[in-house]
Amino acid sequence: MAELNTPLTVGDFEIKNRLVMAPLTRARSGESRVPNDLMVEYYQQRANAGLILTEATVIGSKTVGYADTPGLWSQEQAQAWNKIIEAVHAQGSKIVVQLWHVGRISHSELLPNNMPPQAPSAIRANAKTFNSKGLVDVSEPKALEIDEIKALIKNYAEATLNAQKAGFDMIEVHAANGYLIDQFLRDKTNHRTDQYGGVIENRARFLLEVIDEIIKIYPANLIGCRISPASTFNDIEDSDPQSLYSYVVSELGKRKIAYLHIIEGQTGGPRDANPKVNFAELKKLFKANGGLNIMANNGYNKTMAENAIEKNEADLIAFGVPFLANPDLVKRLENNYPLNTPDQKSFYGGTEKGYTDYPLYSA
Ligand code: 8OZ
Repeated sequence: MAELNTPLTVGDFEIKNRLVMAPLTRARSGESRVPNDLMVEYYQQRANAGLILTEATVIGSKTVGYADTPGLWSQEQAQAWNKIIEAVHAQGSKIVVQLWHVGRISHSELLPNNMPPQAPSAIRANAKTFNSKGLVDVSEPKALEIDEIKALIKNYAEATLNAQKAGFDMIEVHAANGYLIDQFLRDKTNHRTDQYGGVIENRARFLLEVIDEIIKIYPANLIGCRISPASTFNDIEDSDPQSLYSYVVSELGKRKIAYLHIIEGQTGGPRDANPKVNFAELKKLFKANGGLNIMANNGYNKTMAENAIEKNEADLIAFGVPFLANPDLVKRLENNYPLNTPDQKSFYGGTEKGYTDYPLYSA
């Protein structure tokens, strides 16, 4: 456990250990999408993690894709997040907000004036979302115009300014799991013929313009980016993921960002999902180009995490479901205590049941 209990300096602060709480969509914010006291309790319980990543947080009313997920486009939302931040800081942990635009993974019913979801191209996903009626097929999206793309980049900046007002320590750009930025990156979902489509440099342009815009607000060494190069979650794929992501991680590295958060394998699934992706190479390229830290994710247990840190394959390890079901995960791993069983039925939406009522370990 010594490997995992070593602090890590990021920017001008220290992360107390290498265990990160992964971003987990829990859909407890209600229709207002304003964080509430139940969420304060949930995050505070888990602040034994060195670093907490918030659940995916939508940057504008046109960017939502699921019922009850929180936002960060209003002052009310920023003030509510501040309560969570203060509770996490009181436990000596740091907190990153994950900025999210779902792109085509949405339903018109969730969007202003029943507008169609925004996407790089008008290609409907073979995927589901949950709206007020439960699990539904996603709607057909409309391809973004250039001026709408520029407006979205401004939306990322506005959400980042709100994050700064709220007091978040760091920003994570969600470029994984088949959502908007991933839809721009991969050639199954991006059929554009302008400067945002076609060759890899064009498909990566949106992500890099977002990063460059928010670097004007938070220093690069406090910005992270999450990618999922091998994942097909949300009906996404690329014909040459190694080339695509080699370019992406090199460009992110050149900007000297704090960390590359990489989902190794299928999101929430097998680690060896796509043999065409060599994660070790991608991590090396990120650092060789100036990137600061690697945050690895997907199906890690204690031994795997210790080995990855010891062998310098990662600097931070993000645990998702284990943190969801074990508020005291750090202590449990440290002492090899058994883990609680996660309850799938209460993952998304609902009350404190399956949210803040997982027990602490007791002998
Ligand atoms: C599960 C359900 C809804 C959203 C992701 C934000 O995969 C999510 C998500 C996961 O990144």
